[in-house]
Amino acid sequence: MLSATTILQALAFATAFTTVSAKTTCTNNLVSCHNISASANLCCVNAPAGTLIHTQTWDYNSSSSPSETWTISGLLTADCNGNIVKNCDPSRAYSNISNILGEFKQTLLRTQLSTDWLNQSSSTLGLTENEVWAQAWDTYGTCLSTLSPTCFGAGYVQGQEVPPYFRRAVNLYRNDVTYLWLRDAGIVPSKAATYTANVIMGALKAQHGHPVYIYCDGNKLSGVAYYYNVAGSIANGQISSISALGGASTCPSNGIVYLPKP
Ligand SMILES: *[C@@H]1O[C@H](CO)[C@@H](O)[C@H](O)[C@H]1NC(C)=O
Ligand SMILES: *[C@@H]1O[C@H](CO)[C@@H](O)[C@H](O)[C@H]1NC(C)=O
Ligand SMILES: *[C@@H]1O[C@H](CO)[C@@H](O)[C@H](O)[C@H]1NC(C)=O
Ligand SMILES: CC(=O)N[C@H]1CO[C@H](CO)[C@@H](O)[C@@H]1O
Repeated sequence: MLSATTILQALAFATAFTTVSAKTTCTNNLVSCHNISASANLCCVNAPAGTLIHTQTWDYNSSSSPSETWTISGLLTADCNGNIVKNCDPSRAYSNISNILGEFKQTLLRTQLSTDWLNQSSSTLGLTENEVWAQAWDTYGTCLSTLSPTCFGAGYVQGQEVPPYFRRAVNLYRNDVTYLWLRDAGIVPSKAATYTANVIMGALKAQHGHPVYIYCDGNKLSGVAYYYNVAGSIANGQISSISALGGASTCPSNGIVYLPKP
């Protein structure tokens, strides 16, 4: 029997042919929302939640998060029209993500989450880190068909589908460097400057490759959403950026302020 660690290593290192489990082999050539057929193996392509939405927060209220980075606010699941898909498997609504990451020896990932995906929500919502992560997993992680326990075969150990979800969130976050992308376009935190939505969205679109959504509290810039499809398993499939779908910016068209953190 394969150990959990062996399977996770296989998930991490396999490239051309991906061993998702002892049972399911995916070639990772099926792109979510593009190559779905009635016979598709849903361990090898995410459906019906074929859209991933990576959201980040500009945590302008918080002096405890780093002053020159946005932070992770979520990795959400949606259908191919952008309608949110959530709470797909209450039987896998795990409460202690730290514990699971520890069990699967994901110390580095655990540390990354603490810096990248903590303070934006904990400061706003008053939640502990485990509550923030558990809410993300329970609400959205359980909707990823490629992380269904059946995809891991007979050697499945409860919780082993959790690290790939959080690893993907951290990887997207490290790739979508919102602070730097804005700065490169001359958009920097300031108490005095104002920006138009078109200028901010234009700068992010140029880097992401497709339109994004931005969010504001009133006229204060507070968040961004990047949309993706993924080929094969979320654990290691190729991600492709797509246009923002089905939502709406909450920002005014002009007079947006991008406040420095306190
Ligand atoms: C998946 O869909 C894309 C876009 O429609 C198409 O170009 C590609 O050939 C399809 N791939 C497979 C394996 O069916
Ligand atoms: C900042 O604080 C205000 C007032 O408490 C709150 O309405 C807003 O949601 C907070 N925004 C962020 C991004 O934390
Ligand atoms: C979560 O797991 C960690 C690590 O095993 C443990 O230290 C902590 O007490 C747990 N928290 C809760 C609320 O159970
Ligand atoms: C990584 C990080 O900045 N963590 C901080 C998050 O906020 C709490 C409470 O405000 C701080 O104690 C942490 O150091």
